[in-house]
Amino acid sequence: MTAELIARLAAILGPSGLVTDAADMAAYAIDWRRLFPGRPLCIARPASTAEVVAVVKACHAAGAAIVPQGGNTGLAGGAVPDASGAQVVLSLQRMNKVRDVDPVGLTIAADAGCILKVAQDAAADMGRLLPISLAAEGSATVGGVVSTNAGGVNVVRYGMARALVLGLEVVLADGTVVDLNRRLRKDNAGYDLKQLFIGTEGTLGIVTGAVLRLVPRPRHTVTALLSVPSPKAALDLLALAQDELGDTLSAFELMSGYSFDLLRRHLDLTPPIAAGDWFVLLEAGASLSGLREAAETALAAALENGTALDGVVAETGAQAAQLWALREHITDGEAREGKSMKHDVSVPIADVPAFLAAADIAIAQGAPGAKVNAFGHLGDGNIHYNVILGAGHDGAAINALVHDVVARFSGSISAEHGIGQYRVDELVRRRAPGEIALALALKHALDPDNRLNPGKVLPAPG
Ligand code: 2HG
Ligand code: ZN
Repeated sequence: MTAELIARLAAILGPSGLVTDAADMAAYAIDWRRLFPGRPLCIARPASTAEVVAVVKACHAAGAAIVPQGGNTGLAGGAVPDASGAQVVLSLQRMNKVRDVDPVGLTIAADAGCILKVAQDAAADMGRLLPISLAAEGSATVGGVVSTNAGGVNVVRYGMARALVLGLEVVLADGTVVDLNRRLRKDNAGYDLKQLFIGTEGTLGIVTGAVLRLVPRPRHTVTALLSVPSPKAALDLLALAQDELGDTLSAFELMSGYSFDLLRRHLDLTPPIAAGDWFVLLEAGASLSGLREAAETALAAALENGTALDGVVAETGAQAAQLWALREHITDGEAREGKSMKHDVSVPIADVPAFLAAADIAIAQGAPGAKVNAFGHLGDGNIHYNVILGAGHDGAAINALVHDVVARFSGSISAEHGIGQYRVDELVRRRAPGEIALALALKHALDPDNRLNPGKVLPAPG
């Protein structure tokens, strides 16, 4: 049966579309942090939606499971196969085109495998902004961003990926193409079916194309890095930024002194301001003039009243990029420090300082000696509360400690990275049985044989 399936896929995809050699499959078999190693049967690399359909039908007939994969930049092991050697990885990488950009209708249509940065650049060429920005944007794909409902640094202003999806093209478990690829701003005709495929990590269907919403590109941007004495001061600064910059505020990131310690020790990156215990990187954008003056007045007030200890406003685009490089390299610095347990949590924004204090106490008591790398998107309440493991630390117990604190604040155990395979057990533990049962009912309706990304997001059915 296996040899038959491989022969069938080879006939559909041709030599450049099917990878079966173990060495060539290696990059698709494991996530970039190398925490979730798998062993695929083969890698199918279709070049069109019609080829995706043919692959899905062939796998359906052979009873083989499919693991959709985009840029493989995820942090929850959602896009890699299990160790059975029986799963087909379906890489969308060859479906990598921008289909079109409409600068007045403010839409971009792209294949699922189009690199996010390529889509951003296509929008920028037309003077428009695709407002999803994340450190992995040079490798992450449009389909991956949609199917994980990715967040990133601009959620505070533009929302998660879901808020930007106008249309989707999806291939279902039996190979049916569902064309929901409309580009309408208003469409209230029945169920909004595309929502089923956003954030469900390829467990209900395979996204092959998307239409995303664009916004006018702000003519003026202000980027500033500040050091602050505490998370509470950072929250006060957020309130000030909300008052003074209103909805021009497009990023408000919090980073711990320890995050900067990692940057300095592992990547030789240092901030251009005096260190504090915490740092804030903020950005605002507007097309009308006066933004920079408003930002400078607000920051001067923060320095004056002690909310901020030191700060710098980027003078040029290159300086702004340098400030962003600090923020974007924290994940890399953390990976170089050692094995860490990621906690991609959210709590109500105003509770972030109390959450951080409570979590620090829980770790100090329950996992003495473990180091906490806390940073993230304070503007939307999402903190990456990552714990670097030392000798003798138990990762699962640390997960439980942190998620218990999250529960005290009625927060979420995954704000933007998704569940993948990493958080399935914790999701089942933390969500009411009725909620899991409803998710399983949806899964059963769309994928009765559990062939689409099995083992991800949901517990095994039955
Ligand atoms: C970020 O905000 C990403 O930089 C990665 O979501 C977070 O490494 C992480 O935990
Ligand atoms: Zn993040």
